[in-house]
Amino acid sequence: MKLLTTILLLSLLTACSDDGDSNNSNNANNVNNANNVDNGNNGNNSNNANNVNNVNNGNNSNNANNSNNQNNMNDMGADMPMPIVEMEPNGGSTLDEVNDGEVDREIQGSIQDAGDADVFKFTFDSGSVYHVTVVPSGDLQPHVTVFDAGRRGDDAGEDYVKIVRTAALAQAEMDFIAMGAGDHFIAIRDARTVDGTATGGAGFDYTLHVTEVPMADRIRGMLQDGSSVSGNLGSIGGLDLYQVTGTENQDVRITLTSQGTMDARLYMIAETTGDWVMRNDNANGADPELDAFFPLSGPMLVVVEQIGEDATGFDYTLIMRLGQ
Ligand SMILES: [Ca+2]
Ligand SMILES: [Ca+2]
Repeated sequence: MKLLTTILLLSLLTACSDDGDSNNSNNANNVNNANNVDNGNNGNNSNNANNVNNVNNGNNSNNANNSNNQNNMNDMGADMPMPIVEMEPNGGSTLDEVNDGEVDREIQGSIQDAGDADVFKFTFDSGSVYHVTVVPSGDLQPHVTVFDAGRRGDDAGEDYVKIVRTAALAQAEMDFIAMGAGDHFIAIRDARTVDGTATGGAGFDYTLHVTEVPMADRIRGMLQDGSSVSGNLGSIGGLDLYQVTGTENQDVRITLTSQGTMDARLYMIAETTGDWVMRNDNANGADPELDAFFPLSGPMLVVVEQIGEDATGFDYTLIMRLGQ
């Protein structure tokens, strides 16, 4: 348990801080073999189950508080749930040192010490889109990381990572789509800490709010053989979706060409499983290309994101070709 969580923060501080997902950086194409998910992971699955139980046990006292909050809310007759107030330690240095977060419930936290990291654990619906908002106060420069809590026996952050950062007092916003099995973490630090200067202190407060986004709000169109579409992510943490109909074993190539300085990344998600089946980050310079075959038939979503922390300019062109 200790090992996993040590790696958890290490992965935050190293691999995640550069390009957002080191796994994707160099692989020409990364195909998720559904068979691998099912086979040979029984032992790991039981470990995961234990880890989940440990985390839940560690947070029983929080749950008790939550129910008290719920009662208070009812007493007050309020429509909004009471905010969650972070409880240190929650830096993720052990699996128990995280706080539970909830969609549609504000979290109030503070980077109260230089170098403080706050880690919150969420359960999201696989295949659903969420919007993360961090509103800072004081001199806080929010650095926000969303990452998986560990899948297929891998450590947390090995499968999915997305990062946004802002200048002092600027609100940080991010869309992401939950995919695959298991929970997700959201970690908040000061951006200068990530850059190597431990930063924090009195007044470095923030609120974290996660809401679900209707899928239709992010779907920009449908791709077919020969499609060429232009889009704009809109912001550093934006997310665009395109619908594709997959035919098992058919070759598909989807090429993204970005303008500006964004570092685009592509995923393809099978709607029937809520998990990714293809992904790529840097096939052509910083531009991604999916070049693989559909591992199954059915409706798919192509996910366009960008992971450059200082990116400006979010225009792109997307071209899809189906194989013969
Ligand atoms: Ca804190
Ligand atoms: Ca890229």
